[in-house]
Amino acid sequence: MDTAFSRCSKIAFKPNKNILIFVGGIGSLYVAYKTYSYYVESQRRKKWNAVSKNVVLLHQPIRGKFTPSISPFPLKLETYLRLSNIPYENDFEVPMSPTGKTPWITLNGEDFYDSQLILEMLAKKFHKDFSTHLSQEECAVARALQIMMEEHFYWAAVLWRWVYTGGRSIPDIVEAKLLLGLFAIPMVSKMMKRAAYGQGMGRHTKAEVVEMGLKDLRSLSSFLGVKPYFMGDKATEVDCAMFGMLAQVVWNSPQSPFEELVNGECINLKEFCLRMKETFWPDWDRCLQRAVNSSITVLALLCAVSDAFTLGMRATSQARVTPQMNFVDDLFGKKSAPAAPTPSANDNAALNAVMTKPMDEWSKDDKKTVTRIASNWGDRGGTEGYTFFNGPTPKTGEQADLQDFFAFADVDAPPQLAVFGGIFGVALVAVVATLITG
Ligand SMILES: N[C@@H](CCC(=O)N[C@@H](CS)C(=O)NCC(=O)O)C(=O)O
Repeated sequence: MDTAFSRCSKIAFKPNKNILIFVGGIGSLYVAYKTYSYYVESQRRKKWNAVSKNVVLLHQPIRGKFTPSISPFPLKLETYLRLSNIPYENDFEVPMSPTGKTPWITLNGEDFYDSQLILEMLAKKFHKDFSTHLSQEECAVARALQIMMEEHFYWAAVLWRWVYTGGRSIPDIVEAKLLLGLFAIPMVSKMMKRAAYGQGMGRHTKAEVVEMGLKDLRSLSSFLGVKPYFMGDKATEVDCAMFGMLAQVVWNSPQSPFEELVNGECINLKEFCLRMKETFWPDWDRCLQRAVNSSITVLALLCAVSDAFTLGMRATSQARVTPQMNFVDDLFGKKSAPAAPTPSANDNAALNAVMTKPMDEWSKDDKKTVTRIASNWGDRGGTEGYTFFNGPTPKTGEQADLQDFFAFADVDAPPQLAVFGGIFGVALVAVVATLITG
């Protein structure tokens, strides 16, 4: 019996050659991409390991427009490195640690995560403890204040930056990459909303969150009073943490209630930031230099190369005038174009007769003669109505023999076109991914 199943089983699987080439191309590209990524990673690691002994390599996001970092924790750690005079270098290429947080460091080939754990490890290793003069009680107060800012106020600031204002301040405070605005900001915004909800602060109303944030700042301001630093006349570790966080309020929270507070009632917090900036960041302005965004250049280059190849392959050898096209010829072989016919003696005479006349006196037939004999597209047999693509103008709107637009199998596309199209597609995805992930 001829069941639906048996009918289906009779349909032979006819692999489409172009699709196979395309899939093969993509597969090879994936393997190539993975190998390349592995190579890049190992080269990076080599570079990081080549940093001199006992020099910290600080991995952090690119510089901000108004602060060396728009994240409190990298700014805290870099400020500590300056306070303690521990030699360091920056890496802005891989800001996120395998734990998904920034900052992190590589020291003597070993990776360390979490600004506070790093700071404590460095303090021990380099004997740079700036709190030895403090009593246990003072240390406890310093820790409590720091936790208030890093674990409580931080979330109010996160909600303001990423949720209540939807990350709109980001392009103002950091040189955003091409697609950051399109994809990353809404994405990060959602992530932060979820994180704040998980932490708990995000479950409150905006008014409640703002009030909690303002209370933290007021408490901090009261504690600081007229002292130059939080624990007295000398800057200590806690000042680095406070600076990292408060710098975000002072310079990176435009039109927020927090910014308003430190510009008025809690001005001592802003003065503290200016003091820290002057003391530990004499090169502040130089550190605000923006990272050059090379991604656009890479994308443009890929487009140009892909265009040159795909168009070059389609062109006849006569049209190949540029070096890239010659290169294409070398790679794929020349396409032979029909040899131009040698004009007969009659044609030469007819052409000469027309050419001796001024051009504005040429008749329609004269023009046809010149086109027929002297142009490089040959005789069209007097057919009228040629279109730009060198085919006759359709006489009616209905073209029964016109192939389906999606009849991919029938398209005269050389396999190379599919491969280069694939390369371009993958490259485009890679560039977009790079732009998004930074
Ligand atoms: N406790 C960590 C906190 C680091 C942290 O939260 N960094 C933020 C940027 S300021 C981050 O990487 N966030 C990314 C995320 O949470 O996915 C530290 O002190 O290093």
